[in-house]
Amino acid sequence: FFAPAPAQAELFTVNSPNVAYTDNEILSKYTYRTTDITKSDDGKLVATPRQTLYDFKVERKVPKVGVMLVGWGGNNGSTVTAGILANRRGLKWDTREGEHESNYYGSLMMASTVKLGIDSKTGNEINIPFHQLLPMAHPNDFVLGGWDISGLNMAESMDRAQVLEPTLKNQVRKEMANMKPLPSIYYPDFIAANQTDRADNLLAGDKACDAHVEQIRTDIRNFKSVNGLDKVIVLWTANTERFADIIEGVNDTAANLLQAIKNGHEEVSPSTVFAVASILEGAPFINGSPQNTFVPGAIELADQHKAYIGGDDFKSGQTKMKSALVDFLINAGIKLTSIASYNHLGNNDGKNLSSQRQFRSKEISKSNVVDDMVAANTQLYKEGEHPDHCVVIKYMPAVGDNKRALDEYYAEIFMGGHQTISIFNVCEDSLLASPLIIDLVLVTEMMTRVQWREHAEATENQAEVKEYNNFHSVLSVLSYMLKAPLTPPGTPVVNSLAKQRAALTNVFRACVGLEPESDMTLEHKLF
Ligand code: NAI
Ligand code: DG6
Repeated sequence: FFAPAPAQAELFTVNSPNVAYTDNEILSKYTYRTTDITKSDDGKLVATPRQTLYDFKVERKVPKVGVMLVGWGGNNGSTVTAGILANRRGLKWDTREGEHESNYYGSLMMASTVKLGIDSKTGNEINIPFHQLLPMAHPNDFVLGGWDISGLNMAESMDRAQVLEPTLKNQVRKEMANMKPLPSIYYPDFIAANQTDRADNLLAGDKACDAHVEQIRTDIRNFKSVNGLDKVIVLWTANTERFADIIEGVNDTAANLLQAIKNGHEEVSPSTVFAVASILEGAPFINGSPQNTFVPGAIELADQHKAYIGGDDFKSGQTKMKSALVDFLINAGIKLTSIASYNHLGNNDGKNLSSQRQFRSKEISKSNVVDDMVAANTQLYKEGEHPDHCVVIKYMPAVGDNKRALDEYYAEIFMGGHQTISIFNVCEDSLLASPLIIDLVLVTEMMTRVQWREHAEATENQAEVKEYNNFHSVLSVLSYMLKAPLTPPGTPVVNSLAKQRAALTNVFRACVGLEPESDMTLEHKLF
């Protein structure tokens, strides 16, 4: 039994006529400033400043949050579970390098800071933990559960993963041995054939059906009531699946997808069944793997049910570097001409990806991550021009979870010169992915407590006061943590790491009525 700590007190209040605090809510009036561009007949661009007034409403009460992981017994699932238990108990453990203590390094929310403003006396920046910008949940308070096609308990899964030190594992083993993944759905065609030997914890049936959707919904409901939770968030960290074909009449609309599940259509993947069940149950669903779980019918279903979804594919190491480095190179006016990305790893993810169709899903999500940065620089690239980009992944059992990633960035510099940057990145893959799981859950949960409406000045006619809305079902604010960010249909994808972080920071600031962080620091430039 675990009693969550009381929600932490808010670190700051906003002193503004546009911001009001009630016991339960933070209410703000926010001016969103953008620039409209039109092209005149003579081809000249005209830039017109534009502003829109919004009201934001943030629910202050931090709920009790449950996290259900699909693929709980995998490397990520067992590592994030042990990590949260260790943090909750403030564990320390011996290693050959000395004593280590629990931390949330690698979590944007828990281990990074954002600038709140300038100290009115000293003029120095005041930075605060990211998670204290809004009244967020704390991962130490998460109640964890989930499903796996492998029936090992979480202590055995943690041993199988070979990620954590024995001196740490021994301290969480007892608690983890009592955690056992729920049986899951297994449609063998979607993951590599080499996974069959671990599939011993299964619901009956090998293709999509209503009974599977219902069982998953029941599991979510039971988990919620048994643990007295306010909210459950479901996250796919199970094996990478092959892409599902998009077929007219099958998965192209919400109604067709539900009918296809009823009919047992073989092109409906397990991850889509989990997504559908979560949507119907009102539990946000996040996809940490690259496959197209969110077929058009699933996105439409989420929209119809105002249920939150996010994806795809955790952006942990190699791709995170790429989305920072390519942004830097291209924004520095350096013409990147090729990226060769190679990696080998020896964990079960690598084993699954040694199968061509599953590798293909990963190749797609790893390949499109520079497109927006290239397209934005019309000085360097002609329309349709793109750097060469190749992605190779090899399975090397001996290195286990210690992935080796080698990247070569080749670029054209001033007057025909060349620059070659080589990166060799070695670390435990699951120790990079686990904090992303935490961030995805924290931000998703927070977004379920934020609402907006267009601002209308006070009027005697109450009928003119608009209702508050949710953010769009597709949570593109999660992009920082994801390789192939899902965005609302028809809206652009942003891959640049800096822009993704700025978007998240500034959306959070807007929610409490604060201007975007511009880094102009005019106060230090104009005397
Ligand atoms: P893993 O192979 O150790 O764990 C996956 C787990 O999912 C296994 O325990 C497996 O039994 C289970 N599973 C498979 N199909 C299932 C189903 N239908 N229902 C329930 N459980 C099922 O893999 P790992 O390393 O934990 O990675 C998980 C996913 O995250 C993979 O798709 C991987 O590509 C993705 N990912 C991992 C990153 C990392 O840095 N570790 C980064 C980006 C994505
Ligand atoms: C091999 O690339 C295995 C993959 O699952 C990756 O480890 C994972 O997608 C992380 O990729 P990246 O590019 O963010 O390090």
